[in-house]
Amino acid sequence: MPTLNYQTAGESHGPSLVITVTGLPAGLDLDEAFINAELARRQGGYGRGGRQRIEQDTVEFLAGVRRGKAIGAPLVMRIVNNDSRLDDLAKTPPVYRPRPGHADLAGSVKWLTTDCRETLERASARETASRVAAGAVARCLLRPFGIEAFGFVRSILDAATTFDVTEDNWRSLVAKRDASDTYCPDEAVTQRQREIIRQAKIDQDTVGGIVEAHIFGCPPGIGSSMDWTTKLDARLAYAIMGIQAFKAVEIGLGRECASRTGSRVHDPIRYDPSRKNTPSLGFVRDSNNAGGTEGGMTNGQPVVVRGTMKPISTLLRGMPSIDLNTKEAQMSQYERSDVCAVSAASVVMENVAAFEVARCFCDKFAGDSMFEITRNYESYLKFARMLPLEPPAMTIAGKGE
Ligand code: EPS
Repeated sequence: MPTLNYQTAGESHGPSLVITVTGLPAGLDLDEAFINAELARRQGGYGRGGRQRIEQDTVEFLAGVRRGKAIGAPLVMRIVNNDSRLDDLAKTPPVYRPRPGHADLAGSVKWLTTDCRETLERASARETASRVAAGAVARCLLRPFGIEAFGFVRSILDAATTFDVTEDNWRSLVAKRDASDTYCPDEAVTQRQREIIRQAKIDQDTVGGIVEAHIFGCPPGIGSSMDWTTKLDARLAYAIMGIQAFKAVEIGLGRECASRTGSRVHDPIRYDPSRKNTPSLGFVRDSNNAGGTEGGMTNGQPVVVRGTMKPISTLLRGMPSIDLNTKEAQMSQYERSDVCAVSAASVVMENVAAFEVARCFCDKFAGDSMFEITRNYESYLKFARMLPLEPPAMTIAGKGE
């Protein structure tokens, strides 16, 4: 069976975005309301531009579904673009004064044109709607196994929160995050972040920030240390760096590891039999500096990732640039844009990260149907709880399967 994977297609101002997810097991319940709720969340957040008032992102299933369940075939989804005017020359003028920080310059040289339009249409963060849809589908797969994701905004410019997110408090933070205009579950910091975005708008400038996602409920052993391409942390970094405008990814303590000695970085291990039936299988850590991954595999702790989003590169005030046709100095072109899309990026990263966990989860518990995946998952946990496995015990347990 194919590895869980996805592809996206569609231009920002084309007729629609199209998402194909392959490798889904038959029998997977596709929670359309949940997928659409994630898409709606991505459209929100203080600092978004006019486009979000035009769009109303929802998925339409085009293939791979019967009676609300995946059938094991490629799943094809469409999100319609209401602002679809790519072929309308009057409304989509050429972009020939590239924006520093945008794909404009590199793309126009790469595709040998002085009109950056075709480059920017795919580079646009509109594509992140597709990635949220794919990630939300992956979350439908993870949920029956108790694996859930929580993402939020950690900081915008210098307005940052410092609270800890734990297995015990994250559910209470969901409502606080959803009540925040900036998706930051801290009211005082939300106010400062709003003020920063408001000021950036007045200054015709833009701002970025840091988003964080936690994935709860993974047992140890998702991902693999045997080959770098199968390491979960490597997959996360690859996928998250692929999100528009992301410039850095950190797992757990991240960069901070460099300024601490080993004894203040690594999470001591103990065994608590009363927690044998939790995702940790009883292998307890009192800190989670590793961000839930060791050797590229989950270690039973929550997976914690952070992404840094640069400020949006379309500035109303412009930046020094050139006219690609004459090479003369000009200010960069302005296109309708967001002042800050960090809130949206938190939803994108949460879903993108969940997809990578689901990908590694399916690699480990591979099966054509949810029945098989469930059986493989349960028998793995059974063996893991029986450790150390004596050869006879293994044989007996194996026969009993
Ligand atoms: C974007 C420019 C804006 C944003 C867009 C990303 O698009 P438009 O030029 O149509 O106003 O709104 O983001 C989205 C459309 C979205 O759905 O997130 C860009 O240049 O990256």
